[in-house]
Amino acid sequence: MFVSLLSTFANLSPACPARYSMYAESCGRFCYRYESSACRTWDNARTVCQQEGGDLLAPSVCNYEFLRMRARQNEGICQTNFWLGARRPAGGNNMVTVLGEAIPNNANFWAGGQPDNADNVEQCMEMRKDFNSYLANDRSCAQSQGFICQIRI
Ligand SMILES: [Ca+2]
Repeated sequence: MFVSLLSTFANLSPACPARYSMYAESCGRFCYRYESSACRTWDNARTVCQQEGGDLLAPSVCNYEFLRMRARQNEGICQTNFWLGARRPAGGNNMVTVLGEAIPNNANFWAGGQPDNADNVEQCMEMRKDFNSYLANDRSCAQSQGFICQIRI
């Protein structure tokens, strides 16, 4: 009973870990943080987020504009791009988020002409500053740059 009450209270008063901020809008409640001073490849960025109890942030049509606005406020020493939690499976056509959701190639957050899988090596999804101020692009996962972590609460 006591544990149950504590659990209920915790659900009513979620808190984000240090360095994380709350995202609480209609498309999902989660904590997020932008990393722009410790640049990582997509795989290594994902490891960092997982070690903090979360994952790379899963983009959606619902949350993208919010993320885009925040990206402009979180630029750092890394290339002014941020990895997102979506990747194209081997042999696949669409990006798939770390939550398993396919991202349509005609979603409105892609920059013009993207995703283009240039040279057949662009398998990971980023927000890219020089593409109309953080529209989405597919890029080689081996690039070292900023990223966004997410912890679901
Ligand atoms: Ca591209």
